[in-house]
Amino acid sequence: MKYNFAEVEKKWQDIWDDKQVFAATNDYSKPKYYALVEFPYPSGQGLHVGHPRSYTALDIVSRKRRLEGYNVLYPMGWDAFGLPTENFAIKNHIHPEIVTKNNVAHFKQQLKSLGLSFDWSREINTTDPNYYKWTQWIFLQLFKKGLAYKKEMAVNWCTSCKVVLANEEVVNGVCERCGGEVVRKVKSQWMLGITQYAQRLIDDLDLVNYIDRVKVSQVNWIGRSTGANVRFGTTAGDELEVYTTRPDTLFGATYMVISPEHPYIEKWADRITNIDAIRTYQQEAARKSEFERTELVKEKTGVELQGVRGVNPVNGREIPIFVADYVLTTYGTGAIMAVPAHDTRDWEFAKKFGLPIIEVVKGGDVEQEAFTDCATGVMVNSDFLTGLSVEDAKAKIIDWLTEHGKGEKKVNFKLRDWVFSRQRYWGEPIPIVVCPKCGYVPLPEDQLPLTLPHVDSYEQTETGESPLAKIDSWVNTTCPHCGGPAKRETDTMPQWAGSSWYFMRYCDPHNNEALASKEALDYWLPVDWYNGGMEHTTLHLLYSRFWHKFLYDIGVVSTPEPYAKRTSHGMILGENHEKMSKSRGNVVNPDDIVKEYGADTMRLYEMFIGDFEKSAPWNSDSIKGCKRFLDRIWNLQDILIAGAEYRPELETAMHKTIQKVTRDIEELKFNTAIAAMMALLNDITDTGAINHAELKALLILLNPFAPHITEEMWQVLGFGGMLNEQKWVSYDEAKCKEATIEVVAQVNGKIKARLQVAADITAEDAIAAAKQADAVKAMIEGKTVVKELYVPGKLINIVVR
Ligand code: ANZ
Ligand code: ZN
Repeated sequence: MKYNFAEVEKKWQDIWDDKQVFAATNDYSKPKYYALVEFPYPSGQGLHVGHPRSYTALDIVSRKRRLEGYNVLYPMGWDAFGLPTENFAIKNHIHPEIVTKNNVAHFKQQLKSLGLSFDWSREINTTDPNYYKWTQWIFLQLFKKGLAYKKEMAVNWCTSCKVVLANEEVVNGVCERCGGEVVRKVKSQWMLGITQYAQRLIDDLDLVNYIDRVKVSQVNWIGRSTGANVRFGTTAGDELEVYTTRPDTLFGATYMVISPEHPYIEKWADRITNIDAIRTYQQEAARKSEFERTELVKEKTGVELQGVRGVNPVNGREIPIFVADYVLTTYGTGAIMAVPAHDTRDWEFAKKFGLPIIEVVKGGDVEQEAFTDCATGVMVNSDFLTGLSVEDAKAKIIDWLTEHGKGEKKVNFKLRDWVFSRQRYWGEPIPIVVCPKCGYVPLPEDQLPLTLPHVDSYEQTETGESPLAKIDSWVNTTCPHCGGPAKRETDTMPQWAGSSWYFMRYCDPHNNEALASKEALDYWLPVDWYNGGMEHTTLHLLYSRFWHKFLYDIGVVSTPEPYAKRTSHGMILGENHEKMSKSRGNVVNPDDIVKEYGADTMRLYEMFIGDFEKSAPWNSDSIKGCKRFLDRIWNLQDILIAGAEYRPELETAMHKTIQKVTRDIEELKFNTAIAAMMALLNDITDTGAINHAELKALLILLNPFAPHITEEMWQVLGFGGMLNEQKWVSYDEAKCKEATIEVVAQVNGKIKARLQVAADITAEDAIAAAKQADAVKAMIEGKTVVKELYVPGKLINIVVR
C-alpha cells in the first residue's frame, strides 16, 4: 500500500484544526513552555523556504514539550504595518488593509499546509486596531515618563522612499529597503529614549541564555566606551568640550576638530574670517550619510576655522581648530582633540593638511603610521605623565582634569535614541495632540485606539509630511487638556513598534482591558525559547528588550528580560550557493515542494539540510532521500510483529537513538537527530522485523519532525488515542552503551583480524583475545613480542621481531 501524503496530510491538518489540538490552555497550574518564532511580514511574495526553517525547528521543540507534559504556547501572527505593503498600495491603488488581508490569507494557508502546530486561536495582527490600541498605550506610557520626546534633528532622508530612516535602516550608505540615496535633513522627530537603558541592556545579558554571537553583536551595537570629557580653552573665550577615550594622549593633541553641525560655528560666525568656506563645507557634509562620513578608507576632508584657536588645558598651547565631517555631531560632544601620532583617522588628516605629529606613547614609528596599541606603550613627551604606562597615565590625567575643573571621566554609548516618527500612512497613528497653548498633549487612554482614517492617496505631501496631514477633518481636533482648537500629530510609528511587544499579546490576545492580564503575563513570560534571524539581533531584539524593561519598570510585566533563550538559524541558499532571490532566478517555492513531496518531507529536509546555525544550499537530491526515508518508515507496517518490549538485538540501538534525539533537539542538532533515526531504521530492517514497542517508540521520536505520517500510522495500527497525546519516550542511560563492539587486531601495524569484544573490555583481555585469532597467531608464532597496545574501542596492535 503506497503512502498518499497529500490525502493524509490534509486529513490530519483538518483534525488538528477542528479539535484545536495545539491550543494552549489557560490552566496556569500546569508547567508552561513558551516557544516563539519571529512573526513574518506578510509580503506579496508569500512564504519563503527560509521561514519554515525557523518555524519547523521550534515546532519540533513545541511538539516534544507537549509530549513531555507541558502546557505549550507556540503562537503565530502578522507584523503587517510597513513600507512594502504601502508601496504596493500606492502603485496599484488598493487599500493597504486589503493588500494585508490578502497576503495574510495566503501566508496562513501556506503555514497550515506545513502542519505547524501553531495555536491559531491566538493569532494576532499588528494592524488590527484592537492590537495597536495597546501599541499606542505603551507609547503614551513612554511619553508620560519622558521617554518619548520630540527633537529637531538631522535625520536620514531616503530621497526615493521620501521617508526618514533610522540609522539602522541605512545599510552601506543607502536605503535598506529600496537602495536609494540617503541624505541628511533636519526634521522634528518623535524619539524614544532607549539610550537611558543602554547599560542595563548590556548588563542583563548575563541573565539570559543567548547564543554567543547574538550577545556579542548586541554588546557591540550598544558600543559602551569609557574615556573622559576634556574642556579645551579657545581664543573666543568659550570652552570647547571634547570626548576622548585616550585622555592619556592629551600632550599629543596638535589640532582640534568640530563637526560641521557644531553650534559654535553659528556662535562664532562673526569671528570666523572664512565663514563662507565653512558654510560651503557644511552644505557638502549635509549631503553625505553618516556611513560615508566615517568610512575609514574615504579620503579625509575639512576646512580650518580661521579666527578662533583652541587652547590645550594641560600646557596652554594654542592649536588650530578644523571643521571636518569625520567627526559626527551625534557622538560624544561632537568635537575632538586630534592626536595624529596615535589615532589613524587623525594621522591621515594630519598628513593631508601638514599638521604636526607629536609622539606621546613610545613603541611605534609615528612618521610611518599611527601607533594605536595602548597595552604595552610607555608615555613620552608628556610632562608629568612621562614614564607612566598608558593605563596609569589615563588615571592620572583624569585626576588632574577633575582637580582643575577641566574634565572628568565619561562613559559613552554608540547606541542612539530611537527615531520613532515616520511620515507614512501605513503605521500606528501617534496618539498625541498638538495644542498651541498646552504643547504636546497625550490622547486620553479611553480614546484609544486612535484609528487610521481612510485616505484617498497614500503618498506623502510634497514637504515630506505624512498623508494623514492632508485630511483636515482628522487633523483638526480639540485639545484634551484645555478644550481649545488643536491638531493631531500626523506622524505614524515605525514598523518596529508592533513587534516590540507582540510576544506579550499572545499571552492574552483578546483582552480589551489591558495589553494582557497580569496573570497571563506572569504565567507565560519570559518566553522560554525564541528563535529568529541574525538580521534582527540589533534592531528588533534590542527594541523589544527595551520596551519589555520599560514595562517591567512600570509594573506591567514581572521579569526584567523578555526572552530566556535566543537562538538563530542560518540562511537557506539557492542550489548554486548564492542567496535566493528573484533576480538570480534561484528561488524555491515551498508550495511546490509540499505539493511534490509532502509537508513531512519538506520539514524533514529543512532540518536535515545542515547545521541549523549555518547557512546551507538547497539540494534537490537530498529531498528525495528524505522522502525515501519516510516511505521506508511507512513500509515498516509490513514487517510488524507482536511484542511489548524492545528485542535484545535492538535494545542498545533503541535506547541510544532515543537518547540522541532527545538531546539533539535541545541543542539544535536536528540534522544529527534525523541521521540517528535513519541509522536506527537500518538496524531495524537488518533484523527483518519490528515489534510494537519498537515501532511506537520510533513513531513518537519522529513525530515532532514528521507529524502527519506518524499520526496516521499510529491510527492505522490501532495503537490507541492520538499520537500527539502520548508521552515522550524515555531511555535508560545504562542501556545506551553497546554490549559488544568491533575492534581490529594488528600485527606490526597491519590489520590481521576483526574481533567482537565486550565494550568495556580491559586492555589485558583485549590483547589476549587478539592473540587467539588465527591470523594473529600465525604472525606471532616463534617471534619476540616487543610491544602490545590496546586503543580502547578501536584496535589492538602487537609489534613483533
Ligand atoms: C583623542 C584620541 C587619541 C582618540 C587617540 C583616540 C585615539 P570610541 O568611543 O571608541 O568609538 N571621537 C570622539 N567623538 C567623536 C565624534 N563625535 N566623531 C568622531 N570621532 C569621535 O572612540 C572615541 C574616540 O573617537 C575619541 O578618542 C575621539 O578620538 C574620537 F590616540 O580622542 B579620541
Ligand atoms: Zn490645550
